[in-house]
Amino acid sequence: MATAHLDTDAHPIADSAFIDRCRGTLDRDGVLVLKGFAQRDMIDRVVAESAPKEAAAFYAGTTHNVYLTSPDDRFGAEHPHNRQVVSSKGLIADDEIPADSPLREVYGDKAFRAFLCGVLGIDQIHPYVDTLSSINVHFAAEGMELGWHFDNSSFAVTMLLQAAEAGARFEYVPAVRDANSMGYERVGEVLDGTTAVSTLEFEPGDLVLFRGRHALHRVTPTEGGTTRMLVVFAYNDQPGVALSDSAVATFYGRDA
Ligand SMILES: O=C(O)CCC(=O)C(=O)O
Ligand SMILES: [Fe+2]
Repeated sequence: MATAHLDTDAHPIADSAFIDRCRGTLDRDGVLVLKGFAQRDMIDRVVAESAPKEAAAFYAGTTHNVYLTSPDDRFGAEHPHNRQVVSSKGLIADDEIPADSPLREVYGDKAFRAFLCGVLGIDQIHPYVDTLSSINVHFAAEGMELGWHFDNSSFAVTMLLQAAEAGARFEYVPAVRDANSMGYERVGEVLDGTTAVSTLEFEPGDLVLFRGRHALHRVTPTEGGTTRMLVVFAYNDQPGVALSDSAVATFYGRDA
C-alpha cells in the first residue's frame, strides 16, 4: 500500500503492466515523467517546510567540468574535458529534512521502492548510509543555475516542488557519452551552443526518472523572483554506500 501522498489511481505503481510500460519508456528515452505523481497538498506542505531553509542552504560557488572530475593536465583549458561551467544553485542535506516530512514517507515507502526497482531493472534499492545524501532539496533563486554535466549515478529520481516564473529549463542531449567514449566532440558542440538540445517539461508534483550518466544535461538560470525548488531522492542498488569525505566537503560544505 503506497503512501497517501501519491496519486496511485493515475499511477498504479504496484501494477505490473504499468511498471512494464514505465520501464519501456525509460529504456527507450532515458527519461520517464509521471505527471501529477504527488498530491498537491504534499507539495504545498513540503514547499512550506523547505522555503524557510533556503537562506541556510549550501551554495558551493565553484565551477566544474561536465564530468565532475578534476582537470586533466594532458589537455589544455579549452579542451572539452577541462572546460569549466558554473553551478550556483544551493541545497539542503538529508539531515536538514524534518523527521515528519512527507518526503521521508515517500522515500521510504515500500511500494514506491518496489516500483523504482521494477522500472530501473534492479533487484535491490537502498538509502545512502551517510546522513546527508538520501533526500536533498535544491534551491535555484533568480540567476542561479546548474551547469552542463553527466551524473555519477546511473539513475536519478527527482520531483519539482516549486517552478520558477521563467528560465530554469531542464535541457539535455542524450547519448553524448558511453562506456567507450568520453564524447569530447559532442560535449564541445553543446558547450559552444552549436548543437540542438532537447528540453524536458515537468511541473511541481511530477516524478522524473532520468538516466544522466551518458546524457549531458543542465538547468538554465532561474528568471524572476520565485525560487525553483526540487527534491532529489538518491538511492543505490547496493547496500552500505556512503559518500567519501571529499564528496561530503564538495557537495555539502561539511567536514566529515
Ligand atoms: O534540477 C534538476 O532538475 C536536475 C538535477 C540534476 O541534474 C542533478 O542533481 O544531477
Ligand atoms: Fe544531473
